[in-house]
Amino acid sequence: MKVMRLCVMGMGYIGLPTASMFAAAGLEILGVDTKPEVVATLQAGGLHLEEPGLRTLVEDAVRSGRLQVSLTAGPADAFIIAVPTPITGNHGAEMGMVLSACDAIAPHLKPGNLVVLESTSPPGTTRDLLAPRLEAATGLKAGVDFHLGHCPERVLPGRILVELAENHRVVGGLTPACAEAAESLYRRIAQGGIHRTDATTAELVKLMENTYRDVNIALANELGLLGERLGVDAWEVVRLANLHPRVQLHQPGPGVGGHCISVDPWFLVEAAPELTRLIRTAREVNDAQPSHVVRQAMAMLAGVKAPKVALLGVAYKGDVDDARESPAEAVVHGLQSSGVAVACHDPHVRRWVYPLQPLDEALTDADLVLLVAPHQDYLRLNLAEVKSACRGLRVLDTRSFLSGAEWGKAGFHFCKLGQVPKPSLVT
Ligand code: SAJ
Repeated sequence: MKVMRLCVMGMGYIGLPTASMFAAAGLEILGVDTKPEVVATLQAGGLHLEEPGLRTLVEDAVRSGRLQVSLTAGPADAFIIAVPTPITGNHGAEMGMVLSACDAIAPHLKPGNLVVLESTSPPGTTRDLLAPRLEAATGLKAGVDFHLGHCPERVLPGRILVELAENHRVVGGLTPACAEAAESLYRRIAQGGIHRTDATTAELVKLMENTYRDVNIALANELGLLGERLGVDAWEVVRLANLHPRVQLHQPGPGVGGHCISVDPWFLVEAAPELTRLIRTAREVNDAQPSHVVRQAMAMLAGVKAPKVALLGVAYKGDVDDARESPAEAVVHGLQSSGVAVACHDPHVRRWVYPLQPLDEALTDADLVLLVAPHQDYLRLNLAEVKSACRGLRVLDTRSFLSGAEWGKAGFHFCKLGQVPKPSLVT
């Protein structure tokens, strides 16, 4: 099928770059978002999120007139749903936004159209939730009157534009003809391979990719704990073990954040709790990391009266502006509950649940510098200035990111997660 007009539901980290790439490929795009401020920003030629290369791409798309942004959906040849699928407090999938997007598309759906779900979703969503919902609203039959499929987004924040173009794409159709239709759409922007399968397989592919990573990160976090117990540097173990041709240990850290890896494994646990013991345990191990960071920080602050921590980097990982599900939140909460004053800084995140401060203010009178998100900016700190701002000279690096040698030379007591904590000689 030849798609000329495409409607993309959700102008977030995936929807906006996807819409802009299709616009650059010559399609007419209607980008839809339910947040008036997002729509207003984009209509005014602005951008509400940070991602390398995105500004130019969006500006070009808007200027060319091929990307129009609106609060409401409209007629199109194809519809892409790229809205969030978070988890509820009970670790269940929250599908409300996907269903609302479906309902918004339904009045415009015509025979021959294509609907693609990109949002990461529990297995069976496309077939058992979307198809009946769209059929009931339109009287059309999915897989007969219109095409329906799942094409999971699999791009890495920070590398979204490159990976959108280059990654392999899995297109899962309700029927083989649906998969073919979806393939012909993605062919317009994808340079990598496009692999056709059924919709539920595509859903499981995406969930297992992120679960694979979560389980491996949990393994690395257990290694970190073992390293601390045994007096061994876990990072050195990772480096040396990874010289083996069939081993790829992940990195210990303060916990797993983001809206993907810390969420998606729960969709599998919810689908079959009795079959997913390892997946659940990995989630629990990773969710326990922020408390461990708090314990380490408290050990370094032992004896300090009314301690203050300067927490650097609240984003869920380095060099992104996204702080969703960031482990930093639980770290701040844990430290504050232990009576520690916490001042947070992040060069990329604009707004967060806790107040953010300029770097010099965050560091003023701090007793411990705690690195949580490994932003490149923190490699360029002037250590003499940091030293004169701080009250106590302690650093806890949860990512093995900073140079222990440099910070040590500057007079700081430097400690890494996954390394046996040495008692602080600095007061
Ligand atoms: N992390 C560790 N140790 C590691 C690797 C990561 O602690 O060894 C932490 C990170 O700091 C971060 C979290 O895990 O808090 C997740 O970061 P990530 O870079 O591994 O992944 P995301 O969430 O940014 O993106 C993932 C990607 N999935 C895979 O790599 C399998 C991406 O391709 C997906 O598109 C994305 O999830 C998504 O949207 O599902």
